[in-house]
Amino acid sequence: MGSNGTPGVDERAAGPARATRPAKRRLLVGTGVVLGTLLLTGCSSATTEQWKRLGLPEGASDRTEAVRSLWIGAWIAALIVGVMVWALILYVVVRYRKRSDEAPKQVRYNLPLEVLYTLAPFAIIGVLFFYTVEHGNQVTAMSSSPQHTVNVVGQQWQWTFNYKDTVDGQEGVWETGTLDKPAQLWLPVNESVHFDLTSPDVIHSFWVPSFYFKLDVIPGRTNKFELTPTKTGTFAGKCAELCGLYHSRMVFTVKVVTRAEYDAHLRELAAKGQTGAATGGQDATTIPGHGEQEGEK
Ligand SMILES: [Cu+2]
Repeated sequence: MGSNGTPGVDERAAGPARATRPAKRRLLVGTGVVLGTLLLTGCSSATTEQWKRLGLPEGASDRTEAVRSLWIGAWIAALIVGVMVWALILYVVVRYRKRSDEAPKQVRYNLPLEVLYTLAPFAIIGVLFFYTVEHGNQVTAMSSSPQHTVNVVGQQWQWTFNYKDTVDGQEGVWETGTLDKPAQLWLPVNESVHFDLTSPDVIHSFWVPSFYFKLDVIPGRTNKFELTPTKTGTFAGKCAELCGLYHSRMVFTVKVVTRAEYDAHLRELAAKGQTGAATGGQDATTIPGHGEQEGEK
């Protein structure tokens, strides 16, 4: 509008553009404030803390630090590589932008560059591999004399926990879950526990997110690990391997309690007559409570 056929820069700057720029800025600031408010008010302090751990839940065992530092370290390494790549991309976009219609000089080989982009990925993989192995070893390390041993049985579609402690002179007590009443795993705080994982039917996976730990439960072999719970409380656990129709209901809770409460709980199980071991398979009749589903599996 109002152009006299000579669209000069001066004319345009004096025209409508000058009027709309502050309006645009106000709109941007307004949107930013609204989004920021929504984002901040939508986050509880627990969520904010979880953001600081880059998504990890609060760790509740002595093995979580190894996983946490590997997780954070991998993100930092990825960010460093990312920033370098973004910087190089920006650099070439600006430095070698199109200046004329003439095609640029074509280059076929650049040996130093080719050596660099062959070696750099190996260096990155090497560093990540080293730390993964080292932290993995810390997580899977086992002591020769754990204070407690639990045989975890994953069966379609719940869990049985066999405590190998001696209770009132009895060797071992157990508890099991049903589809309607998921199992509970009681553990004493600050005492080391050795786990044996076994399955009488298909592959399951024992996963307690707060322990940053997951291990497959495989029929015909015993997978082992050890950890020491470091925080009292109730934590969620689940099966992390699609194991059949009711896989989604293969959940359990971990109750980390004081030693006195742990002992009292084991005595309670013994008083109910749940002594010995319930391991499934030929022993499956000792795992009660699967009701109608038991016949269908
Ligand atoms: Cu399962």
